[in-house]
Amino acid sequence: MRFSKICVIGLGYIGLPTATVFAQHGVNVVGVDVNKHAVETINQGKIHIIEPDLEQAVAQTVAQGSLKATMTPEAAEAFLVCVPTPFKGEYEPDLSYIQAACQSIAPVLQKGNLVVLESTSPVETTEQMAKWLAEYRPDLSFPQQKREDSDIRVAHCPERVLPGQVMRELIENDRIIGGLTNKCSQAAANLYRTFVKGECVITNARTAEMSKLTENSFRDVNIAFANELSIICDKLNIDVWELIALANRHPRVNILQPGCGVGGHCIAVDPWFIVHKTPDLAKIIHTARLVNDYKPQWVIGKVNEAIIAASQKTGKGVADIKIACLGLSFKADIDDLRESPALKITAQLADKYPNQVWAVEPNVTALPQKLIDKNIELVALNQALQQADVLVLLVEHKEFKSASITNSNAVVVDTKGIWK
Ligand code: SAJ
Repeated sequence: MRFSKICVIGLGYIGLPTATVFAQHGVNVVGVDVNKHAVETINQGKIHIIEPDLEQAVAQTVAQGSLKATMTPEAAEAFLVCVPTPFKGEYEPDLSYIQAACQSIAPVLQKGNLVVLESTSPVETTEQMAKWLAEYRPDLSFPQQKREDSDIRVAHCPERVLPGQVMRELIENDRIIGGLTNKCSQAAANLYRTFVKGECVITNARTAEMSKLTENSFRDVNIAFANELSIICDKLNIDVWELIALANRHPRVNILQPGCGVGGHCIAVDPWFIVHKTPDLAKIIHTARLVNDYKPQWVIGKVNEAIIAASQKTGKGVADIKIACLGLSFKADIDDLRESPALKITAQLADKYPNQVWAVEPNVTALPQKLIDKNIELVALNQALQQADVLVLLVEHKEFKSASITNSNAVVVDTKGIWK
C-alpha cells in the first residue's frame, strides 16, 4: 500500500525534515505543531530551526502544496509522533508530550491508520502510547487487544540522523522498525520505503526502542573512555592525542576524541533512559554519564591554573587577565548552542571572573541573552588571538583549526588537541 496522506506531529529538528522529505516524495503531508510561530514560519516556506538544505526543501514543498503546517491534526492514513522526550526532575523521562500527541490525534484516528512513534523513548513507551490511544478511542481496536486484527497499527521507528547531515542521513541510513505486531511492522516499513534508500530492518517495538538508546549510549561510553584517558594523561604528562592516535593503529582499537564534555539533545540524555529503567544493572552506562558530565568542571580547573600562570607570566593581577573562550556550540561547525558544555564553561568562567571573558563563535552573529547578561563579549578570532592572556579552545571549529597561535603570548587550554 502507498501512503497518500500523512500527519507529522511535532515540527522540530526531526519532525520537520521528515515531513519535508515525505512531501518531496509525493506524499501529501500535514505537519502539526503547538508553536504558532513555527507553523506560520513553515507556511511561508521558511524554517525556525537550522539544518543545511532544509530551508529550500521546505520552500519547494510548501510552494507545490505537498507540505502544510497546522496546529491541529487532520484525518490521514498515518501519523508520525516526533515530539520531545525530555526529563522531569532527576533523569526521569517525561512522556507527557507523547501523551499530548495521542490526545490530539485520537479524534481524527480512523480504522486502518498507522501510528508511528519516532521520538527517542524509554523501553515500553510504544506499548504505553498504544494504551493511551486505546483509552482515548475505545471504539477502535489496538494491537494489544486484537493483535494482527487490530483496527490501528502501532510501531516505533526511532530517528537516527546526525544534526548537520539530517537531509542526507534521513534517506541513506538504515531504519529500525519495531511494530507491536508483524502487520504493524510491515505497515511502517512500507511507509518509510517511500524515501529510505537504506534497509528497513524489522524487529519488535522494545528492541527498536532499546536499539536507539544503545547507539547513543555506545557513543557516550566511548567518549567517556576518551575523556577519562585525557584526565589520566594530563596527570601523567602524556599527550593524550598522540596516545589515542598510536593506540588506534591497532586493527581492533578505535578510541573516540576527548573534548570539553558531551552536549546536544541526544547523547547526554538517552543513556539516562536506560539507567532510569534498570538502575542496578546499567553500571558502565551510568558511570560514563558521570565521567562526561564531570569533564566541564575539570576544564574549568585547568583554566583556573592557566589564569594563575598567565598572571605570573604577564605580571598582571588575576582580575586583569583576559580569558577568550573559543567555541560555544555543542559540537564543531554548527550554530546550535543548546545543551552545550562549551557554553556552560564560558558562563561559569564569567561568573568567577566577571568582565574578563570574551567568546569567539564564528557560527553566530550575537550571543544568547544569558551570556550578554554576564557581560561576556563576542569578539573576532584575531582579537582573541592577539589580546587574550588565556585562550580556552572548547570546540574544534574549522576557523580555529586553520588559525595559527604561534604569535600569541597567551597561556592555552586546548580541550580538543588542535594546537599541539
Ligand atoms: N563528542 C566528543 N568526542 C567525539 C565525538 C563526539 O566529545 O569523539 C561530543 C560532541 O562534541 C558533542 C557530543 O559528543 O558534544 C555529541 O555529538 P555527536 O556528533 O556524537 O552526536 P549528536 O548528538 O550530534 O547526534 C547523535 C548521533 N548518534 C550517534 O552517532 C550514535 C545521531 O546519529 C543521532 O541521531 C542523534 O545523536 C540523536 O538524535 O539521537
